[in-house]
Formats: sequence, C-alpha cells, structure tokens
Amino acid sequence: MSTSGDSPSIFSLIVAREIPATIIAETDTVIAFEDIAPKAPVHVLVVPKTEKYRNVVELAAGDPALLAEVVALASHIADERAGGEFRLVFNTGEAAGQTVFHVHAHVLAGDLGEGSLA
Ligand code: DGP
Repeated sequence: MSTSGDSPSIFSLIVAREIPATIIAETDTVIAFEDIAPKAPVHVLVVPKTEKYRNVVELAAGDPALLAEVVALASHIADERAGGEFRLVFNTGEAAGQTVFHVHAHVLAGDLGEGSLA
C-alpha cells in the first residue's frame, strides 16, 4: 500500500487525462502509454489505474490478479508491435532506478542490444 502521501501520482494524472500522454491501450483497471523518454524502439509503460501499490512486490502481494492483467496487456502490446517478444522491467526502489512510486511495467522491445538488461 502507498505510504508516500504524495498522491495523485503523475500516472494518476495521466489516467485522469489531466496531463497529456500517448495512450495506446486501456482496460477498466490498467492503462498503457508511451514512455516520455524511450530507451528502446518500443518503450511502453503499463500501469494499474490504482496508485495503491508503490512497486511490483506490493502489487504481487496485494492483488496478484491485477499483476496478471499488467502482464497480459504488456503481452498484447508486444504482440502488436514486436512479434510477441519483449522485456518486462519493474524498477523497484530508488537504488534500482525507480523514480515514480506508482507501480508500472516497462515494456521494451525492438533492438535492445545484445544481452543488455538496461
Ligand atoms: P522508473 O524509473 O522505473 O520509475 O520509470 C518511470 C518512467 O516514467 C520513466 O521511464 C519516465 C516515465 N515518465 C515520467 N514522467 C512521465 C510523464 O509525465 N509521461 C510519460 N509518458 N512518461 C513519464
């Protein structure tokens, strides 16, 4: 559960259409939009609409079905844009590079460089 107290998050503002984003897919519970600073030919963020969960560990513990929805939408996007092959990244914690504490998956695809995890 969120303990940051700084809601709404930037991603909640995107869900509410209060700031612009290139939204590419949406369900009742999950939204997908282009990352503002793409690191790969395909770089989409898949985000639960609720900001209750700060990271994937909290999401997996609190609502595993919602985590499965995130993975399903990521897979659907990769099917449409990259032949179904993709990297799914959840940065977890500041030291791991997390900057937005509203859980989100990075869907990365296209030419990712040989063996790169970044
Ligand atoms: P992370 O470092 O894992 O917390 O990833 C946060 C990502 O969110 C980062 O790749 C940039 C992206 N991002 C931050 N602010 C915005 C925004 O306002 N719009 C969009 N589309 N992406 C954003």
